[in-house]
Amino acid sequence: MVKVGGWTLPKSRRQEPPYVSKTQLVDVLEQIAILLELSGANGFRVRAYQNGSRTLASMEEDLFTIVSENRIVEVKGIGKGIGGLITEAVMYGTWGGMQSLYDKIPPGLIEIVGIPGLGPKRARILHESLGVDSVESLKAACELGHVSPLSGFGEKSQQKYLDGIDLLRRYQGRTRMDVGLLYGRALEEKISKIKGVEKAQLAGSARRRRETIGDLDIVVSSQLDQHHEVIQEILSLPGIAEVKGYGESKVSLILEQEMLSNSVESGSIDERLAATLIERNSDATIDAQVRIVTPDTFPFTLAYFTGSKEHNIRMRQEAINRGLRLNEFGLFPENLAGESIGMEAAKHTLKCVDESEIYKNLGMNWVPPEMREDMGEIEAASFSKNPLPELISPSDLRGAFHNHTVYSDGANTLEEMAKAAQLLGWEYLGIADHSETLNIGGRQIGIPSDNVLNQSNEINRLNQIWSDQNIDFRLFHGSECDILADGKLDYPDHIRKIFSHVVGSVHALGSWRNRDEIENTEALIRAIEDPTFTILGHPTGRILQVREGFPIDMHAVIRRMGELNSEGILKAIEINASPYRLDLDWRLCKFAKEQNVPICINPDAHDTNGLEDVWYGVQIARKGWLERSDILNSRTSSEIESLFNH
Ligand code: DGT
Ligand code: CA
Ligand code: ZN
Repeated sequence: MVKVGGWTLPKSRRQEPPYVSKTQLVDVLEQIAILLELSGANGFRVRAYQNGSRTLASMEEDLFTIVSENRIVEVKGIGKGIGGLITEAVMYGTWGGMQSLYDKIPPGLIEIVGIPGLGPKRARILHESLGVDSVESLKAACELGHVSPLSGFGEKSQQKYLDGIDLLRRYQGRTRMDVGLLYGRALEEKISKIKGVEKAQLAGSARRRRETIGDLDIVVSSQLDQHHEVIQEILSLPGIAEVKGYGESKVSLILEQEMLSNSVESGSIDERLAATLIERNSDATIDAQVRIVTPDTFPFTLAYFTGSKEHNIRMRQEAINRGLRLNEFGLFPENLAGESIGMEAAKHTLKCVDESEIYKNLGMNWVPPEMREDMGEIEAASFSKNPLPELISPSDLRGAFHNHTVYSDGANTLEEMAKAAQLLGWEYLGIADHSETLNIGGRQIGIPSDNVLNQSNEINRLNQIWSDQNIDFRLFHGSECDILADGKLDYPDHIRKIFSHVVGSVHALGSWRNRDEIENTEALIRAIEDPTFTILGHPTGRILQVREGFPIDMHAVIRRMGELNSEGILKAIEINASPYRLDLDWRLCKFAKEQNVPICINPDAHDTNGLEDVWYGVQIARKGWLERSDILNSRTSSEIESLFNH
């Protein structure tokens, strides 16, 4: 998504060439293409810059070498003009006449490019015919119905833009948890290695494991006389797109892709994500606020910047109730605190060597960061009340029940998926390929009824082999069965009865999104009541930052599932662990638990690597207060077997 406030040409902080990196040039060329298109330049020029950007992105040889040896125009896909621009930028850090192009286009117009269905060409038409030059003016034009009569637009586009604006507003400048944590950990690690740094720790929404992250917050502990040098070192780290500002104890940065190179553990889930981002040359950047404090102050600063703001406000009130003042510098007896502020005030604080001592001084147990949302944790942490939950951890999982294979749209075979699950130390893996009716773009994705038995036979054969070899592992043969618009489940009854478990999911979102909440809720409950139904898959169908789920009264759905569970009929709800979904939402987990509905953390894996996504699901489960006993897939294989057969 395009950043607010338009674009600026990179200014180099280097003292010698190369003044700009390949990544920066790839971005600039792409931006120029969009700006040219917005300004009505001819298509050939636009495409030349698009091609230039793509060519650079896939170029393997070192850019600086090519430019220094004057070979840039020999590269196929880069002409004289663009070659000149690249050379100037790399060798001198300047951008020729490009600044005037950047100045000419209203930033608001750039912002609307990126709303789904709105490219530069259409943005220009809207600009020229309706004077649209910002998200606000586009919104007004849509609401007044001025967009739909334009040739080539129509009602549908108009509505789509309104939806897109809504989404843009809600998620503006936010980053998915997986990508945010990747950057956060990389920065944390790079800062930790700086001489004079005792500790660097991620705080903010990243530490609280929110599903999307606005900006990263990092707290650094270092002796006072080292602060100046530590800050200088931070400023010169690779992967900083821009320094937004810095002072004696704070650095404000924009991170870019290069931050990810050589920083993630090899073979880890992070390494694969980093590789994907780099390969796609994603232009994702993320802001980071770094605070540098002394070791004595560190716990207070860490606690403060971990937030949430709502949690902090409650904590501060708890302090006030005890005649204390709490802030990012310390916890002060009111009579000592006086007028002093900042590091001066810190001298008067009660000593706390870590966060848990801060909580202890306020009569509380340490609260896991994920729970710091003022959703009851203050009460639960107070010594007099019920204890805090013992949160689930990734190693508590013994398997997962929603996974795909080559039988539907997965990339790996049953055997390969099983091997990968065994490597994770799991006892079992539930296969749930798509059901018959699911097709995408006219192509059938789901397993036709007449092939279900083949899969069943293959699974039985594999289970027999493991059993013969005394290997404690088995596959469960389930199905991700489509919930049709009327609430019926896909497949004839006798086919569905073959499965050990049925993950019921809504995929044909169209009719659900156009229906009201009451009808959707009734239909979903009808599906859940089907005797073969076991687990509700990705309950709302949302894709984070892309589309909202369909309207549904999830509380009513969960209540009904709770009733069925009380009757001894297993109806579990999924936390779809894909970082794109994280659906069930964490805000509803506690309610599900209270209603006695087991939660199943499912990776929805479409290949062997995908299984590891359960990690994100566990983070969300923790955020939702869940313990091991609340999680279906923390049960043993034999417990599951009897639950499924009940
Ligand atoms: P984000 O970045 O939007 O995903 O969410 P956070 O929670 O990381 O929020 P951010 O970056 O604005 O601030 C980091 C933490 O600093 C926040 O969680 C709590 C603390 N904080 C920021 N502003 C305030 C404030 O006005 N009052 C209090 N009590 N705490 C604040
Ligand atoms: Ca933040
Ligand atoms: Zn699905």
